[in-house]
Amino acid sequence: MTKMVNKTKAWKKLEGHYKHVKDVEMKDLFAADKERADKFSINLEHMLLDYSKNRVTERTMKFLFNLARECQVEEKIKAMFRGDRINFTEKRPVLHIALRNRDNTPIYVDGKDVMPKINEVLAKMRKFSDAVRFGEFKGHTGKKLTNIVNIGIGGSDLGPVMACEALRKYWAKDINCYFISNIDGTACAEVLNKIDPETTLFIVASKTFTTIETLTNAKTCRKWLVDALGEHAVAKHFVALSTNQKEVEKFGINPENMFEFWDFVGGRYSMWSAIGLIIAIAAGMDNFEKMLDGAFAMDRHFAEADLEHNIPVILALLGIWYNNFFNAKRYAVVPYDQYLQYLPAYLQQLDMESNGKFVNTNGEVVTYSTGPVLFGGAGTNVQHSFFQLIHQGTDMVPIDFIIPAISHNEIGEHHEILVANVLAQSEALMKGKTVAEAAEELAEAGKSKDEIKALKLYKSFSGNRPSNTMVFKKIDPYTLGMLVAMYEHKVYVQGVIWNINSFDQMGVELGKQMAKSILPELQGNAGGVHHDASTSQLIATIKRLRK
Ligand code: G6Q
Repeated sequence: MTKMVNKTKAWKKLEGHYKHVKDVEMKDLFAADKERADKFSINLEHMLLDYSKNRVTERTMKFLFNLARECQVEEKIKAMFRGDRINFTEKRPVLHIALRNRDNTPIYVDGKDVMPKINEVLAKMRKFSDAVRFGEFKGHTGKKLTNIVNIGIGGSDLGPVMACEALRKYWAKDINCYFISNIDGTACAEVLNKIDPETTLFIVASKTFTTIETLTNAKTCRKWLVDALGEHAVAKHFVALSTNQKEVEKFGINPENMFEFWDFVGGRYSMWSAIGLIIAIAAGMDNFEKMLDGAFAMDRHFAEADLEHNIPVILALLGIWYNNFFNAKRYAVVPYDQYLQYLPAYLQQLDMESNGKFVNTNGEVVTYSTGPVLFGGAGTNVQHSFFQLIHQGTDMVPIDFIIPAISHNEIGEHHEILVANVLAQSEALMKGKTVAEAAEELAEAGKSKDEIKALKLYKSFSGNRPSNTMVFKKIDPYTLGMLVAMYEHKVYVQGVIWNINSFDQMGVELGKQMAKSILPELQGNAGGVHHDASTSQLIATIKRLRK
């Protein structure tokens, strides 16, 4: 039985150490050590992770690496790459790394190498995406398919949405991508209003092919197409991405138009599989494969670098340091790149669905905090929304800043101003502004003594607020692959240390089941289900308002 992590030797050491360093100011650490930025930075190819603006000393990092070792992080990394069934509640291996295993070293599941199948699907994706892009696979009436609609939700939506947006600059000129995920009819209606059935390809993306939102949306889209072009058109306008051929056929999609993936790929880890088909159609299969190459580079780094130089491990440990010792239960990811605007939403699922767990691998309720709340948005927009709280709120919110050195759209001074802002934010968060400095500034601005007295505290900043900064050369497919794989592995390492299963998602089930029992009541066929008084009142009100 694995010990609760908060009972380990390394954790106890960290608790003692925390008391000594909790009030240490980062600006003093910088002043005392000219090498600090260099010591707390890692380069990987064109990427730089600067984690020097964190509330850590070399001793802190040493104790954190000891924690990782005591929790067998190195062994658990090997277990993932070996194909062990680390998703133990569902008895599945976790092999998104196999999807981008670009040197094709065999990875075995039940004694069988999974690589040939993976390569087969990649080849099928190449053939199909090329055929759509070059107008060889045409619609029922002979027109080129230029509107590509991905119908999927959760892991079958967020990755494709995020990656398509990130790679928008690489899209074929005449292709447009749309996404329908929500069961709200508005999601369907708003997309269907914009497109023409003759030029539309629907991709039904569902691992299980049983998800009510996706199947309902797919049925609505199918009807819309059949009403316009007839039943025979379906073969030319619908493809499926799934592990469940039986359900795909039942839905009326020819298995030839199905792109397969497997149970060893978790939904939120699936954009590297057939689930990424829309990315391949929009940006081209060469770019899709470059994204896999970038992820593979991060995988090799994660598997091979020692813990002290391992980017995902370092990010994971810093997260634990804040969450479990500084009691910081939130953290933010802020990419300073418009094309990465959906990255925080994507990471929100990756992190919170993976590590929002309260039972450990021994089947016990944990006695420490696990996954934090992740939020974020694109800079500089968020500077004008939630950054007030990050700078002057009562709680610490660690941040990851992401910035490319080169923009895809170098227009005038835009990019310089953008870069200046991200650097200013991390510096300001770290340094802060003392009350005396605030007073001095007010005096320089010509304020009266009374005004200075009244305002100086409001204008001060405590500082000492931590952040990581990741610099990339440019957000291209390769970089995107590296970036996403980095976060996947970070989340895994945290799950290992918290001793939870990062790869199931039982927490999303309860609400789904209950919705099923409420539906007949809304439709007027009360099923005799006993609800609490609030739920009964809400059902009655909605029914009354619909009359
Ligand atoms: C992700 C989850 C979840 C899943 C959706 C869609 O890890 O498993 O978000 O992706 O519920 O499921 P289907 O792909 O089976 O429709």
